[in-house]
Amino acid sequence: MLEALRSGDPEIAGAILKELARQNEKLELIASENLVSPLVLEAQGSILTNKYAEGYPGNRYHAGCEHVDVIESIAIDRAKRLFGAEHANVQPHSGVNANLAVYLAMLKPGASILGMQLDMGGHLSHGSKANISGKFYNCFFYGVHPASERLDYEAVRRLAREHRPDMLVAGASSYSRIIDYAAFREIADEVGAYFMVDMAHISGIVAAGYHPNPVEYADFVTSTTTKTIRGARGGVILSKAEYGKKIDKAIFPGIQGGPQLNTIAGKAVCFREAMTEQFRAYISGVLENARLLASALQSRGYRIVSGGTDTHLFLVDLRPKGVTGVAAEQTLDAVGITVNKNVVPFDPANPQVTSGIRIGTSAVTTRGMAAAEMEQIAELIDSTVSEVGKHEDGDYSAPAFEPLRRGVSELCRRFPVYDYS
Ligand code: DSN
Repeated sequence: MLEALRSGDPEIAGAILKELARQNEKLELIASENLVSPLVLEAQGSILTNKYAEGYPGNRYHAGCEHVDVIESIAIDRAKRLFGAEHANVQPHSGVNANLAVYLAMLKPGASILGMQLDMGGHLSHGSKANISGKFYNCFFYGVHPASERLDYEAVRRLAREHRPDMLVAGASSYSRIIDYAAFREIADEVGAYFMVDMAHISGIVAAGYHPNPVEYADFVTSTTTKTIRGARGGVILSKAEYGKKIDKAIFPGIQGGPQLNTIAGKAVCFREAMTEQFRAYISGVLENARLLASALQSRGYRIVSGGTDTHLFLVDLRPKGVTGVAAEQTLDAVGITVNKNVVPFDPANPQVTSGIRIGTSAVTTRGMAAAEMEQIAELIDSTVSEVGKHEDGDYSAPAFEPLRRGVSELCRRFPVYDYS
């Protein structure tokens, strides 16, 4: 691997190889990450990176696009077939760009958006003041019910009636339950709003048929292509045919220049993979692993937000253990378990500290881990979290950490990721 780079640019090759070792030797539980297939890697790392192709297949601003036109057309066709969409744009460089393009296509600056609040599980690009969406549009937010910690559809309806948004946005970064798109659609129709779903986290689950398909309900569906769908790093927009031209114009020339054809090839490959029975079995494993891991932690005294999960992820409220999210994240990282600190709904702690961590099972399931390993991971997490506060901050050299590091490392060695040679 990396033969040319090792001698030609050892600084960069060295860092890539260290990252490769990290991915092999650590347990990746960040819910938005996954490990792509060698086919996706090869397509995304290909010579397609050399080609400029502003515009769309058959209508480009550069010559010599006959082959990349084939690739982009295949990617579009596969995205449409996979999700049953009338129109697909596969050019967004990211999920945020996909969302911004929908807003740009359909809304005037100052228009209003009703989306899920960031600290309840939403995403920056659904109207946060820190994001361009919150600066250009007038944004309002809904959250989860304080008792059930599930989406409060009656509150969404109340807020929609009060604020009459131009766009209603559903979708989340840290919400573990099935989303009722029919309820959202009904609310959008009642107030005359467009309805957009950002399915970034769950698009693989939707593709495999284990979550309702938002394409059947929404005017626009956006996604990254990196998470449960396990593809190249980028985004996609699906829409009704009537909005296709506006969406395409919003991506190019609206917010992007030349498309990344190498990435688009990687997206095409992952869409094909996601149509297979193997992928369906993989997603079934992801969901089962998430349920098992959440319940194994629950039985060790952790509080799981909303009591469980229907997806690849769940939030762990660490307050019953007297530990903060940041302390757990750092200590787990020190033994080779990678998670991210995360606010829980109505969290009194600030976002740099948090009361929780978010855990996802997409990457460990790709490695082949199953029920027995989920039990082992729960035990490793619990033993590590129980060390928080017993040692000087940042000192992970205590003997107590040694068996934990060894446990992680032995587990990872049994489920190798990519070839080192
Ligand atoms: N929101 C980030 C995450 O879920 O990790 C990326 O979209």
